[in-house]
Amino acid sequence: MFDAFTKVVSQADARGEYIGDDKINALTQMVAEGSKRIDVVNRITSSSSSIVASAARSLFADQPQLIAPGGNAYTSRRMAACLRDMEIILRYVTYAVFTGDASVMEDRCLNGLRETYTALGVPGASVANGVGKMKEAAIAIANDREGITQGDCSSLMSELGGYFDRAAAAVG
Ligand code: PEB
Repeated sequence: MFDAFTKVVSQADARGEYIGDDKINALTQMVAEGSKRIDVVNRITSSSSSIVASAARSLFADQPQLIAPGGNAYTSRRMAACLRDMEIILRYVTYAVFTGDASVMEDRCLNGLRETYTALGVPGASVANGVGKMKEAAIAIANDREGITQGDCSSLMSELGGYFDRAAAAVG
C-alpha cells in the first residue's frame, strides 16, 4: 500500500536515484493544496449513503432485470450485498483520494474482484455502471462551489474521476 510520497520513494529507490525535482514539485503542490483534498474526502464521506442510494436507484431504473425474480440483486439479501459492494468501492475511492494513490484500492478492493463476480454470477458490467453513477454523484457533491472559498479543483476532480474509472474498468 502506497501513498503519493511512498510511491515516489519506491520508484526512486528502484532506480537507485535521488528524488527528482519534478517529483518534489508535484508533491509540494499536492501539500499546498492538501486542504482541498481533505475537503473532498469529507464531503464524499458525509454523503456516502446518499451517493450509494442514488446510484443504486438509477442503476435499477436502467436495468430493472437486476431486481426482477432471477435477477442478481433480487431478494433483499442480494440487494443488501449489492448496496454493500457499492459502499465498499466508494470507501476505497475515498482512501485513494486521501492518499493520492490508487494502490490501496487496487490491492485491497479491486484485485480479484472480477474473478469473484464471475464466480458468483454477479454481472460485472452492471457493477461498472453503478460505479459510473457513483462517480457522477460524488463529483457533483465534491465539486459543488456553493458556500466555499472559490478555487481551481479541476485536477483534483479529474483525479477523483480517475479512481472511479479504474474501479469500473476492473469489473466491467
Ligand atoms: C465483493 N461481493 C459479493 C461477495 C463478495 C463481494 C466477496 C460474496 C460474499 C458475500 O455475499 O458477502 N466483498 C465485496 C467487495 C469486497 C469484499 C467489493 C472488497 C474488499 O470483500 N449484484 C447486482 C449488482 C451488484 C451486485 C449489479 C452493484 O445485481 C452485487 C451491485 N455482490 C452483489 C451481489 C452479491 C454480491 C456478493 C448481489 C451476492 C451474490 C449471491 O450471493 O448470489
